[in-house]
Amino acid sequence: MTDNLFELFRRHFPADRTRPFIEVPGGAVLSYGDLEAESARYANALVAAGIKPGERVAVQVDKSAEAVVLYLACLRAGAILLPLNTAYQSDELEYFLTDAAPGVVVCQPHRLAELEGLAAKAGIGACVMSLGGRGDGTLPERAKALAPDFTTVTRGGDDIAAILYSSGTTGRPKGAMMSHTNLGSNAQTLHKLWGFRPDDVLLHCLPIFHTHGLFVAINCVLLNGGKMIFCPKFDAEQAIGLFSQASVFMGVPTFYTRFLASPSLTPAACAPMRLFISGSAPLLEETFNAFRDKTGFTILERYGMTEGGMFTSNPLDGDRIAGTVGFALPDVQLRITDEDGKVLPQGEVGIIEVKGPNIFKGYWNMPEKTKAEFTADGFFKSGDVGVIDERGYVSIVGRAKDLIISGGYNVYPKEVEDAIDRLDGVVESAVVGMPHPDFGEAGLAIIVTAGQAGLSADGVIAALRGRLANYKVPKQVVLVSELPRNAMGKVQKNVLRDSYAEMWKANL
Ligand code: MLC
Repeated sequence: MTDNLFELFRRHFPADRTRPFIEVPGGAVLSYGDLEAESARYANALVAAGIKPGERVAVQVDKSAEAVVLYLACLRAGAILLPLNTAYQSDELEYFLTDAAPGVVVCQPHRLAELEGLAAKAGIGACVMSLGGRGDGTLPERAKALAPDFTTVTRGGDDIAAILYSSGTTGRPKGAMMSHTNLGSNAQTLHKLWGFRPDDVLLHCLPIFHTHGLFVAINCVLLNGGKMIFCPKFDAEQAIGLFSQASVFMGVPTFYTRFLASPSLTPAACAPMRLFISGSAPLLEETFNAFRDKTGFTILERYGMTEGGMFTSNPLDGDRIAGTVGFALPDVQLRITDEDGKVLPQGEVGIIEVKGPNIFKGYWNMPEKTKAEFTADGFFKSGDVGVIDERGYVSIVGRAKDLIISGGYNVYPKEVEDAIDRLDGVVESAVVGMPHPDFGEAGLAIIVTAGQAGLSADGVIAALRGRLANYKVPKQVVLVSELPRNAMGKVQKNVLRDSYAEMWKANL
């Protein structure tokens, strides 16, 4: 018996394979039968391109039904999916390609030449193909000619199904290796916990290159054998209009603040819905309350991260408490420790550590880093600071790592500072997270320049645009002559946040 995640999904496909899996508003419908046939064709195309089990397939494409087909084709071929944000620029991509050495790269049609160049530069000998948002490109062209049958490659539960990169506090991105069991167990737990019903329809508006949109959302639908309405990108008005055809919604807090800004958000518009879930960034109590007051629905907030999918969730039945992320999932052990790793009693604030079948297998090519992130007894050190109340509700109260969460995307200041420091005329820099009305938090860069370097704030932003994904580019830049430091010589980021709070607000 194989532990290949695709076969777990297939066991839950509806007996009637003509039933829809994906409906794109105003576009195509992909049935479960189509999914089986097309994922077989794509798997055949990957094999024809030289992919063997355990090899990586890097995918940087627009959101589309075909992109989901490609995800399942990778599973079927026993390949390791490496999903990449379409906002990533050449410098970022070069690192991923060099580090993961994929055998196949699938990219947006307009970036084919660029990716071919990067793959050649990385010296990985990858086959580069394209896939467009409307199912166009060289991969579907090749797949079309191939057989709609494919024998799913046998995989063990610990075999890696995907690698997801995140930048990290050292500025060097780390690839979190997720096994078939990691993904399958978490999906099964969430599917049950959130009470998925056979007729549930998920309204999907998230990007599909990160855990939330790719695994939490899509895997629940596949285990449900149900349908999702698949919007190419988030648009608050469009989504509200689609509530009438859906029952479950998953979003980041920015989605909810944008809903609240819309006059179309009424109790009647939400009435057909069953469940609104939020995650990837802290949901403000203010947003939680306003949504309940305006719609009658209580948002279910849950918590997790790339390195293990979901860790906690507020209950489906029972109190969903604002400012908490709910209980540890049934198969997840969660504890709070001090800086020396000593487990703290309930009610004390410390580092959140987690263990369970969902926790990743380590960082690709980084055994030392992996070792450092796990305790001797196998708990993963999340780097988030939290507390558990007497009822078992977990609250996140801070971060032990320097991280900005902007619109649900993780931005590591170190990575942005490194990019700034490489610019001509920059001596050093500090990037801090500031409150942002739309994105929750966004970056402010404070930069020390070398005398009359001719640098301007706008010039820095323009220079960074070509080097970093757009959401990592600081929203504001200040040029200064020095940074405040403590007695140990460490930059005092809290002093910077306070000093520029008024300026930041005035310029929003
Ligand atoms: C877009 N922009 C952002 C941004 N998204 N800036 C900061 N933070 C963000 N998240 C900027 C762009 O740089 C651009 O600026 C301008 O906004 C418009 O770009 P856009 O692409 O048109 O924006 P929009 O479509 O409105 O995107 C906003 C968004 C998107 C909220 C819809 O960011 C989004 O889908 N976020 C979801 C992230 C997510 O899925 N996270 C899950 C991670 S998994 P300019 O200056 O260039 O015009 C995870 C684990 C877990 O964390 O627990 O779930």
